[in-house]
Amino acid sequence: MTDFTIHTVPGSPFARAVMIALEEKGLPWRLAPLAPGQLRQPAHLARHPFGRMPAVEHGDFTLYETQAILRYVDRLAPTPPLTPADRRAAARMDQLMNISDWYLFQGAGNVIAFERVVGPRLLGRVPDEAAIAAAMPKAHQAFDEIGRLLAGKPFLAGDAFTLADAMVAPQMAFLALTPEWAALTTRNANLAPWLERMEARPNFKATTWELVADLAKAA
Ligand SMILES: N[C@@H](CCC(=O)N[C@@H](CS)C(=O)NCC(=O)O)C(=O)O
Repeated sequence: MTDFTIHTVPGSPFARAVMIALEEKGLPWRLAPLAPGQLRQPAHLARHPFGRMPAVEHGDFTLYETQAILRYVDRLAPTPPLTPADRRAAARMDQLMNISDWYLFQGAGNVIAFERVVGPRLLGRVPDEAAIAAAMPKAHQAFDEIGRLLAGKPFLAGDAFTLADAMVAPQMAFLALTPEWAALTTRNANLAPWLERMEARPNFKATTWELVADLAKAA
């Protein structure tokens, strides 16, 4: 089976979702590490004109946008299925993937996790407390809705692990590293145990920031 090449700065939760799906399917992948300054350089813009990460190569096929990559992986290797057969559960999965992109990440997770984790760890920045405080209402709204949709189920879209879990959990894992996590999960008591269950899975253990950073050093 042709290896996937994943172009990313180590630590990206979007890239981790792709790694998790590949691990779940038992598909081989390798890391092509980028430094933050390389995202806007011509070599990466040729793969991803918007200068984001991840971008993947699979043989002569290049693809960016995490949801598209996840669905490509799921269609390429149907076992285990990462999309529910039931069409309503599949619609719930799709909905949660979009909630992740539009409401959990944009204006919420991207601000809080950047200010608390990425900026201090990678760029030596001091967190912008005003920006974090301004992002909290959106983050609360996203957590409340994801917690509501998870209620009574072991996984986001029902009884089995799906692309929604692969996508949302790395975003949540990033936020779990911040002091804001306690406030965000207090009124959604099901989210922290769900994240713990996800992080106990071998595919999560194989794709931690630390392990991916080690892969980057070895690449
Ligand atoms: N819609 C894109 C979003 C990817 C994205 O925003 N990735 C972040 C990293 S977690 C990024 O590239 N940030 C760098 C930047 O915005 O300069 C996807 O789903 O792949």
